[in-house]
Amino acid sequence: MTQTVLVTGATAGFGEAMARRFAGEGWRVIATGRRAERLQALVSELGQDKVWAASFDMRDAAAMQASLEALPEAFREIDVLVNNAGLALGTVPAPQARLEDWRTMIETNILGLVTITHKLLPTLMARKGLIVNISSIAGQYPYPGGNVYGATKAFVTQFSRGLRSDLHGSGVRVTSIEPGMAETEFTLVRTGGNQAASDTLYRGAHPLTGEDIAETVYWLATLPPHVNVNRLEVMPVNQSWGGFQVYRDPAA
Ligand code: NDP
Ligand code: 8X3
Repeated sequence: MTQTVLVTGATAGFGEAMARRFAGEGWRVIATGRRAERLQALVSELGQDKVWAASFDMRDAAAMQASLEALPEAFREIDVLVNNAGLALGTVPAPQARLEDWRTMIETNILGLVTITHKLLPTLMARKGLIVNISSIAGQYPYPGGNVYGATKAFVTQFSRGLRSDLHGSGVRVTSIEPGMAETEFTLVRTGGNQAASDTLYRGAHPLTGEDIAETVYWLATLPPHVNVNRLEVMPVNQSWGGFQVYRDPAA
């Protein structure tokens, strides 16, 4: 039987790669994001029987609701929800950060994610489905300038565990993936469109790719139904830990 996956944030990066991966395996894909033209390009590329474009802003609960209600019959029975849409804004320490950026990250990475999850829980429970939440190593390991972004991802990881507890006995599986450095549009967005900064960050690092994470999510979705991966931390080989920073008082 054909299965259906809803991928939030399918206009770029991980989500776009997931749409291709799942559709390539014969799944029906509901692809979401704000950039409708990119979603339409996916429909044209992969076929309208495979991909449904659902364009809305994760921060707009009414638009999200309307879009879900407008799903055609063939795309209504969702087996897998991939909560992937998200962003980081800024790399500066808290005192210099823009409050507006903090609010945008919280509204997208937390509020948007819990809203769509809540709306789709009845369907996912009826289907004994799978929820994959894209968290980050930033939710586990703090770094300067990670402040609210890292905190939103810590929420995603802990919310995933909480869902597991609450959905005990329902047959619904929940996984939190915590990727490390991956070359997508992530840094372009984070730096306000600084392509040079993005290129510099990734140059020579052999970062993860969207396809790497798409492969991981597809693997999760095709595991036997009695297997639940709770948390999965995935990093490029060239990334690891560098120790703590220590401030030394110049007057001492
Ligand atoms: P991209 O910037 O390439 O993709 C982000 C996606 O999220 C886009 O499709 C974008 O769509 C969507 N999105 C962002 N804001 C909104 C919004 N308000 N409403 C609807 N959709 C939105 O980044 P990645 O693919 O790298 O990021 C995907 C996820 O992975 C994010 O949650 C990110 O935090 C996480 N992550 C990324 C890592 C990395 O190093 N790249 C590492 C660890 C985690 P659109 O702009 O069209 O709305
Ligand atoms: C993205 C990974 O380390 O750039 O979530 O914050 S990191």
